Amino acid sequence: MAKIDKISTCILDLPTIRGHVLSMATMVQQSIVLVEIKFSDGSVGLGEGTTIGGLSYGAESPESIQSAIDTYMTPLLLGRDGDNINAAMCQIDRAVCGNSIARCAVETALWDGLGKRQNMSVAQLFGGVVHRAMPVAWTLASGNSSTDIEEAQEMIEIGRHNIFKLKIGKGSVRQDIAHVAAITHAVGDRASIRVDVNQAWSLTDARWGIAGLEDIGVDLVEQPVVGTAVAALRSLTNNHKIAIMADEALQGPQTALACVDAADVFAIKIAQSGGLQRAREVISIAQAGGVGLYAGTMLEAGVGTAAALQLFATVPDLAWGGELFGPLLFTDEILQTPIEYRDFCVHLPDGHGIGATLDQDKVAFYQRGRSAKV
Ligand code: MUC
Ligand code: MG
Repeated sequence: MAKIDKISTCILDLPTIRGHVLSMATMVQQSIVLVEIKFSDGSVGLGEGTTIGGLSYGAESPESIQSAIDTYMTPLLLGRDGDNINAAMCQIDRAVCGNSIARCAVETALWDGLGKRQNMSVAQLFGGVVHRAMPVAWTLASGNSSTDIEEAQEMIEIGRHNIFKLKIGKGSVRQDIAHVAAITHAVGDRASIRVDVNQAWSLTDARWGIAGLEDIGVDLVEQPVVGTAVAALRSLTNNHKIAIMADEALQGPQTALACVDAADVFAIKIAQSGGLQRAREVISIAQAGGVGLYAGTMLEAGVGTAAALQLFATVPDLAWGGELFGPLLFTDEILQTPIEYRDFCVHLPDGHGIGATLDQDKVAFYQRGRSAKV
């Protein structure tokens, strides 16, 4: 048995390559929480807990993720059997409500450690790989239509992305529609254009906003209304031809069940679901209900992105692709071997566990509160 000997966390503040303008926040850096679990046989597991824009996206912040792990989860896990992930997570669930992102970070580190000890990838532990390359979207969110058009054109030319998600909801509905129309016309039929409103519209805004997006030829609208308004989401899905995707409405399996007849597509996020196992349950609910699948992101860096790739590599029917591009949004890479993006796809990393090894110099450099730069 590999006992859990030590759990440590740190926050890294990673600068973004440009301002990332979302309806609720403009990001110029991303703060990620890294978790490292050391086991009694010398093996080590890595996990990442990441949210977006401090407390502006959801109820967890980088600081709360770190404190939930350090103060509440770690004491429950020390000395326990690291090979029994179900028992470890049950122990956490008895004492800790919510805190899905912190839960995901710890669970990921347990899967990574188990995979390394078994000489298997986490995808193998989840039943085996069905595809190693997955279509990957890029988010256009510079806040400026012409910059977004240039960015889209470059991405298509270099063969990196031909699916674009536009972040809207910050301006008026009329301004947003004009912005989306300019980009959609510029890329023509060379790319799929989707939008993410991040809950910013009222039901009235959404009714005519979505009609405008349909006229432009947008392929999908993500979370137009507040996540808790499942009935409003359902009525938009039933009354519009365009695909409607749930994101913030999905906070794990129970909410997925409530959304199964309210959206055409689910954006499945391992963090928001509460970990890999719960994300797998959300996927099964979508599959059972005939809902399309999309691999979502919380703009995680390499560790969280690698973990999500391990799960989605086991899911055959990713009809809408995914957006596991987080590492590309940062000015620097924190993995020794970066995740590969080419041919409009992201590629599953090789190796055991989640297939990610940290560059420790970079970790030291970007660590919050570091005493000196390395
Ligand atoms: C979200 O709401 O989907 C995903 C991509 C991106 O740019 O922001 C996120 C969050
Ligand atoms: Mg979203």
